[in-house]
Amino acid sequence: GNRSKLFYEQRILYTKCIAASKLFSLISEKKTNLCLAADVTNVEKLLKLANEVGPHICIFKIHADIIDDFAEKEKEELKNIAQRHNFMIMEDRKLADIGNTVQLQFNQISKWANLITVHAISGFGILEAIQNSMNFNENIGVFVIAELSSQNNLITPDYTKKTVHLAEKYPKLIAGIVCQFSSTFSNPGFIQMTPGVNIEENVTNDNLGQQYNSPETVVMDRSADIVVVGRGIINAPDPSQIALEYKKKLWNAYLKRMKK
Ligand code: 6AU
Repeated sequence: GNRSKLFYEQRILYTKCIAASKLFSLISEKKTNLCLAADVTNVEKLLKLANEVGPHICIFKIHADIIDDFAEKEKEELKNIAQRHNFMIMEDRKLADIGNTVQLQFNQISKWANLITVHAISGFGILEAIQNSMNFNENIGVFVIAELSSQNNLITPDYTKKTVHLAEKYPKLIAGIVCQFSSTFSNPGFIQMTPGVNIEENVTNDNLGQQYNSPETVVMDRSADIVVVGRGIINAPDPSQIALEYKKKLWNAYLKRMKK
């Protein structure tokens, strides 16, 4: 079937990844397919964002390696906020090393994140390493990068195809695919996460290769299930108010897609 015509609740039937089914249900409960890219370096600012934007998002996505003094106490606090506002925490580390190294990295990350991004560049070992890690449990899900949003990136159509093929071999582990297009994969059990969205007129890129589309383009034309927004929200004077605006636009685009 066509995955873009199935409701989030229906998609649960197709996934074998428990984290993905939780994500599908939390999206339909909260009526939000917005993932915040909380790319801030100050830990107080990070926790403030989580508190204020938490009600409007399904995932709070961070890059732990850009945050000053992100210690045990703050990680616990973030987990508490996630519980309170019912969102998942994603570490967007884009792991890419050999299996053994990734397993060591994963053993740390799994202490505080439920979702994690990986590149498939190093082959099956990276997915084996995570699935067989002593810290792996069913509440953890992996998103594999099959395409990037940046201009002139080096990913080829063949690499994308092979990445999706590899992901298909780990249905319990893989929550979804980070990609740009509807045609990238067909499995309705996988969640399509798509970054590169901004609602401001005339904002189509940054000066370092990032490319932006509208909520309607990525959700309606490109079948995104979860949309990642960073600077469009975090640089606004009132992140919570603008997040709500993104949430509404993205959810309406989803409803329109289902009616189309
Ligand atoms: O909205 P922005 O441009 O401020 O932030 C986009 C966020 C950043 C990137 O690290 C991430 O999305 N990202 C990813 C992800 C989610 O893996 C993949 C990609 O192709 N492009 C991209 O920007 O935190």
